[in-house]
Amino acid sequence: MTDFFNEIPKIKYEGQESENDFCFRHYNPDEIVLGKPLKDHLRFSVAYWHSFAFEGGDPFGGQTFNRPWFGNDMKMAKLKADVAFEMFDILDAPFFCFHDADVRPEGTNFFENNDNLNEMIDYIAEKMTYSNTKLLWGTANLFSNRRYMSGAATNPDPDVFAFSAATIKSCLDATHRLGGKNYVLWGGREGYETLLNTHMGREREQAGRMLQMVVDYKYKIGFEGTILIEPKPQEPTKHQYDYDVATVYGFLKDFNLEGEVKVNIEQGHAILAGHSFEHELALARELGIFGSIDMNRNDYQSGWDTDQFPNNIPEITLAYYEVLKAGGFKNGGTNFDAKLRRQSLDAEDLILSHVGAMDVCAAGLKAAAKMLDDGKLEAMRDERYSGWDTQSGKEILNSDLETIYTKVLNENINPEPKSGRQERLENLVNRYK
Ligand code: XLS
Ligand code: NI
Ligand code: NI
Repeated sequence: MTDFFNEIPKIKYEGQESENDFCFRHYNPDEIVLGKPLKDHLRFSVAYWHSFAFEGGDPFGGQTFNRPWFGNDMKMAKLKADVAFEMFDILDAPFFCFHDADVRPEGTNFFENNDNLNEMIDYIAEKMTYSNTKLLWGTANLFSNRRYMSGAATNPDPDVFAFSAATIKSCLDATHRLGGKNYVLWGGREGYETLLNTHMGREREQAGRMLQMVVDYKYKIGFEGTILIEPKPQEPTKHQYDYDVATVYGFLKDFNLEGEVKVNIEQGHAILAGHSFEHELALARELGIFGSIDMNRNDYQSGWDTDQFPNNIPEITLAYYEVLKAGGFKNGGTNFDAKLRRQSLDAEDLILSHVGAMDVCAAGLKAAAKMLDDGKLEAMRDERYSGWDTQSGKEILNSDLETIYTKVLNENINPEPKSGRQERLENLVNRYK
């Protein structure tokens, strides 16, 4: 045991009346909702990078956190893993997620990176044998090191493509070895800073090839998890090719991968793309590519991907409503891709941020489950489209312009507008808690 979380107890469910800060008020992991325990609905995951690698920097200043494991050597990486698993235990977190660069010291070349990663994966695998926490997803950090400044798969230099491909192979192997449920690709540098130096068509082809190689390799090693793309419109690059769910779907179609790859949708990225979270989730569900979520919000004033823990129950309710409508998570889960504010220096801040987020998500999911269960919202939505279920509606859809023309003339079809009942629906949604 390290002494980092000294005296912080294991977090238990105590209910809404409790005065204890170190307990869950809404998240009772074993509570049955729509036939299954809350913990299996929500599948919470801690993000290794934000909780253990983030130093507290912002664009105007560097490190504010002093963690005993900060440093670039194996001893520190192991201490970091020890503390990480202690936190997973305090929260009884079902899952975690990591990038290679979060868990291993940075080497000076591919060989060293690979060696460091393998040693750390051995260490983590050993810890997982006596931990309840499983791996939701692994991924490669193909954006921090300066070699990726002009992209990874989409780099103008084929050597960077090769370095990236080799790194993805190591990370897929690591994810597979740890029993990961998914493998994520987030293309932070897969885009451009200026079109003036960019051959967009070529870069898209390169990204498509890389993704095909990833899918081929997944089958080669028998990885049964899901390959996920995480859309984001921009930041760090001015424009990213995986802009939003609709764009990713077009890309997958183009490279014949729509049956192979799904999406990991992040709330903050949805907002950056000019959508709501529930829009992105609903579209992914309709297109059959819904996979997993990164549950972290932006600051609504700053316009940045500020990666804050969620704290808005009504927003989260609408998001989980879509998740439930999609049939819930299969391999996916709720990953808190969220970091502390840079003034939140203490060990307890790390715990309480997650406690609050887990509670808010549990409350949102329970409200969403009630909304789905009593069916009032869906009934009103269906009623709005009920004309399409009539004989005449079906005929119209399967007809052609000339036949419809004759029908409109003969039957004197003269549509009467009907209320969309938006305010009534908004009132209805606000009733669920
Ligand atoms: C950054 C992304 C990143 C991915 C994993 O904005 O959200 O954290 O989730 O690489
Ligand atoms: Ni993310
Ligand atoms: Ni993000």
